[in-house]
Amino acid sequence: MITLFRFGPAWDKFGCISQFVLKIETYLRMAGIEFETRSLGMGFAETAPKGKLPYIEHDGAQIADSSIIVDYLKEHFGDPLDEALSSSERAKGHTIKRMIEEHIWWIMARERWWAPENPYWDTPGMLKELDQASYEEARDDSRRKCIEHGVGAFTEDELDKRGREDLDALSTFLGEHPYILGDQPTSVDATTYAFLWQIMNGPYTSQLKDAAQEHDNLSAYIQRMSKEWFGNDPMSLEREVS
Ligand SMILES: N[C@@H](CCC(=O)N[C@@H](CS)C(=O)NCC(=O)O)C(=O)O
Repeated sequence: MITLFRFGPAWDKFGCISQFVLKIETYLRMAGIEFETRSLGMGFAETAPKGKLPYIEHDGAQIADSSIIVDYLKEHFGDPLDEALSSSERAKGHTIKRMIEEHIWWIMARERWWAPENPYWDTPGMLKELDQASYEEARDDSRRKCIEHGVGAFTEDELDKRGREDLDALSTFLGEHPYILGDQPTSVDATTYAFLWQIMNGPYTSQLKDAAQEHDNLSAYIQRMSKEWFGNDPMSLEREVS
């Protein structure tokens, strides 16, 4: 059995606020691999091998980082999603995944840490447990990382433009296809779904959400994937073990 370590349910409908945790959960569901979840809240740093979530346990081994986890799962459970891909489809999937995970993630971080609703302070089992000074310290540290990355220095208009460019590209890639690379679901859909679902359902002011909702094919994609793989136990509450 695979155990997926996550922060835990928060906000409305979120099994976990981490896009990367949702990516692994989506991959496991799509690949038909049984799993259980364990929610660590703010205690994650004590056990997470790379200091971040997600990580998994399987057969006594701990594997961290969502892309390393996917490689591990392919090696141990077969590769039903990507085995038929051509090298050019693999390259396209890789490029899309990197754009989402290494650029859209930062825009989301910037939006979440700057949002007037302070969504991170409203995460039960996590930052909600902090006193105000500790919360502000965590927020300022994260904002500093955003500024060092560069995304924290953009104006709202510049940020909006960069987010829209990425979402326009995703919408164009998807076109009228059911999945990002065409008619069959592949592992890049795990990343795309996880990030787009969280963008569209985030309980805070978000230019990314506004931009994503302007693309009917992206909304239909999220609905299609949700129906296909998240109809049952959508927040994985029944899979949770203590
Ligand atoms: N490259 C990692 C990124 C994971 C990551 O950034 N996780 C965030 C949550 S979305 C995290 O654990 N942040 C906690 C921290 O940095 O203290 C992966 O693909 O798993």
